[in-house]
Amino acid sequence: MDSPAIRDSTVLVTGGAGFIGSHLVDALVPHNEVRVLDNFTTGDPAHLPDDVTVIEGDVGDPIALQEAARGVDVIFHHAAVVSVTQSVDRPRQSNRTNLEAGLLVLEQARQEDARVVVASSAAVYGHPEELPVSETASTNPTSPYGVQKLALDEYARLYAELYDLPTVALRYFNVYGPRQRGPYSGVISTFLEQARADEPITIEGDGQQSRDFVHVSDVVRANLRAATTDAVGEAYNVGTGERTTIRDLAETVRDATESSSSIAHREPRPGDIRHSGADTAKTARELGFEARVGLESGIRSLVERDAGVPTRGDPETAVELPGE
Ligand code: UD2
Repeated sequence: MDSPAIRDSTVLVTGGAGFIGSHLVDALVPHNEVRVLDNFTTGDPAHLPDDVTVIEGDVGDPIALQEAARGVDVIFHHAAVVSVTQSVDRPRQSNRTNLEAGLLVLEQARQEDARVVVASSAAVYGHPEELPVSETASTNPTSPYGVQKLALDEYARLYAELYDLPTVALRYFNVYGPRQRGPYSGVISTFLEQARADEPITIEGDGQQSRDFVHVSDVVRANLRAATTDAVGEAYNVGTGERTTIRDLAETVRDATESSSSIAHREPRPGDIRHSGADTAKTARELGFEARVGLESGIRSLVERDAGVPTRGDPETAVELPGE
């Protein structure tokens, strides 16, 4: 089931200075020629290693994209407006980046005869009808962001079918890890910040809602599989298969940080999804990928990293190329 590692290839990572993109770049750089297309609105140039070619520009700009994609073998498409809230406030603006630019990437890949790995999302499912949610479950997105990701995910499948373009869509569940920052960065980074400052950890609602938290190093490994798999034209869930309640998460974070924070409840988030968890069977069977980092060790490594303690088997550096 092991697919060979991606090596000696020219690859483009759109959104390569962002949270997930920059970790992927780190894993690709030792064995490939890596280009990054990023407009640095949320991405950080400091995350990029020296050995990459940086094209500063918008993924929706055909000229910049054409330059960045010239001669590439694989495009990892991670550029996106990742905020669900922002997509609700300004659906057309996020559509331009999340869907129109994504379509431009697929078209450019056709020109270059390049493989495309698309960053899709569990948001395509909306409120799941059953748990864990499998790739064949019905898709009922509850936000423009989810609609945009679903359309791109479908386009990826269609491009494989219509034009024989090798595409893979990866449906990420709740991704966490180093470099995740900012107002839309996710509950784990928010809780960690609160705990470190000994401020109350704020649970929205009763805390019994649950999520499937997947470490960014596992997401990178899923991308590396997608780069070489023969099982193209498909969408795959990328999660751990384990669900954790937000209450348990708050306690895990508090314990790991040895914080004296209280746990406070506030109003539930409007439209919040109650439970989300990946059925990982198809991804394991067809992509040969299973997550390795459990939530507790993932959080511990984040805490130790922050305290400057070198950790053995640190999940961030534990990304191994498949086949090695
Ligand atoms: C995730 C993705 C989003 C989209 C969506 C699809 C992240 C960061 N976002 O949104 O892009 O794919 O899934 O369903 O992965 N919470 C608190 N206190 C806080 C912050 C959050 O209780 O201070 C709760 C929040 O109400 C929710 C849960 O934690 O129930 C997770 O929130 P999130 O923003 O990390 O991620 P989610 O699942 O809304």
